[in-house]
Amino acid sequence: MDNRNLFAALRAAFPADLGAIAVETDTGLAYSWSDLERGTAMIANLLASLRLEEGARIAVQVEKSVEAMMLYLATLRAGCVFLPLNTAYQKAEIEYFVGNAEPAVVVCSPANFGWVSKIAFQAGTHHVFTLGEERNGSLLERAAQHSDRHEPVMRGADDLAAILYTSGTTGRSKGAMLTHGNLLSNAEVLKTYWGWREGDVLIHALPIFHVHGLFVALHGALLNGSKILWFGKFDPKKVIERMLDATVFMGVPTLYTRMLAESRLNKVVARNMRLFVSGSAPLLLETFNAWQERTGHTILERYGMSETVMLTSNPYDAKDGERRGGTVGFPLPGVGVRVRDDQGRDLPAGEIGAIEVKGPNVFKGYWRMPEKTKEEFTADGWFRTGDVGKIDERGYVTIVGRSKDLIISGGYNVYPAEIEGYLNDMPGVAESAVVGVPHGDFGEVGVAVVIAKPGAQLQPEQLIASLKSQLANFKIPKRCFVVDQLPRNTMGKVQKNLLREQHKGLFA
Ligand code: MLC
Ligand code: AMP
Repeated sequence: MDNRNLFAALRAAFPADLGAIAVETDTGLAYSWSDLERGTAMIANLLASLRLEEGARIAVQVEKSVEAMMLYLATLRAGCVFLPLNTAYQKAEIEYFVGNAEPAVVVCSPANFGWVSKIAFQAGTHHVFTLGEERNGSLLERAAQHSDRHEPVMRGADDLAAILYTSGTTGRSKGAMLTHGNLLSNAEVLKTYWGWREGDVLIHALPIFHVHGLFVALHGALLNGSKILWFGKFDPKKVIERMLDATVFMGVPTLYTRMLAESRLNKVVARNMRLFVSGSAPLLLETFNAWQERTGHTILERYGMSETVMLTSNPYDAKDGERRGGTVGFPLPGVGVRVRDDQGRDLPAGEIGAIEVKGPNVFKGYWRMPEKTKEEFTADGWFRTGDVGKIDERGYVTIVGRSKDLIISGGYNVYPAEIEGYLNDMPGVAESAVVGVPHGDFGEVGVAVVIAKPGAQLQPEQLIASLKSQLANFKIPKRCFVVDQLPRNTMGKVQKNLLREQHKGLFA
């Protein structure tokens, strides 16, 4: 049997000269390809020494670093399943993910060891390691005792590589199970479709706990043996400073608007760039046009999900068509995209309906949730994305909205139902509604509208402060209003569209 381990495929693409620089960081460090090869081998050997059971999950909540990236690659190499967690998650969120995924190993920041290890041990995890931003922590200390040679574990295309938690279309967070085959097939398609070539250099400025930074950007560069300019945190000034040394950049729309606000962004600094990719949230036409004017480059917008990796992309090559602002382009080779009405009938070109997808990139299902998985697939095997859109005569896909109640803020997903749950549990709160409104920087942000119980006095600032003490910071509504009643339709359902309309000018 061929080894379909994703790591083996990435490793095979490393350049012949392993002494060449693979990663240069914004803190002045340089890692060769040999460093990546040896570092991932040592961590993989450490994982192997733990004698974990087949399919063991390695849950990781650490700050972005090259070692954190190596931990991801080592997890693949060792045949384990990677479970990345947003660094903003707090106790209740980590408790849920760790309790649900039952990881064999948890890796956290040294500063969080106290509370994270407690949660992990309670959930039955046997091994908790730390990994800091400064190449510190017990993970690397332990890995250093292991050999720097390691043969990637045999894996089939259908074996699990990663679990990414997402709320999907409704309800509690679900773990999307992605296989080696899902990730590798998508990376291979993008390598060709986006014209990755010799000499490409990627600017990596996204977090590495979501699809965009962890898979699309990272696999792109590694599968092409391309050097990465690594930014621990996105800083528009610093990225612009290094642009002359790079050819490819990937970002969520907020990264583009923040760079546009910098006077140093111009055609000269962008002259060596080949490709700017945007995704994870809608890119405003205004940003698309402003970028073209300032840099001379046309942003390529693409569309994807945690459950599916990349689905559609505007064309890279002009012979395939122009990059159209406001659209997410064509289905990628091998990916099926269709638009259907409520009755499950295919809609003609230009008509708006539910977007359903199919392909080798589509996930295996939700972790330990067979019923939920079944609900999200049609009888003929297409995945319901929860996005609403249309496909025009020429095949361009446009996303016009979402049937799922979801706010996308700066590229992070925020589920109103989760925030409402926390608000409703607070003393004095009768009920609440959280809606997304336009925001110049984050694209969209949450606003909470709360009703007090009879006789209760609620202070919006206190409600916000209470949320902040419990939830990841990006989920906190940027404003909160206490009102007498919520608008409802004849069925008694809260009319969120009216609340959105009412508050749409708050941050415009
Ligand atoms: C930070 N803040 C946010 C926020 N990020 N608020 C709303 N939405 C966000 N996304 C708030 C914090 O709560 C904090 O507020 C303040 O901003 C400063 O925090 P920070 O951490 O210093 O922020 P900053 O570094 O400026 O982060 C902004 C950002 C970051 C845009 C760089 O959000 C980011 O990296 N976004 C990318 C997300 C991403 O990679 N998405 C891909 C998902 S994959 P306070 O009040 O606490 O001080 C996917 C599939 C696909 O969707 O198709 O790709
Ligand atoms: P996630 O669950 O974080 O993977 O988020 C996936 C969701 O992000 C998709 O279902 C879309 O709603 C949204 N998304 C991703 N890319 C785009 C895009 N280019 N334009 C609009 N929405 C997008």
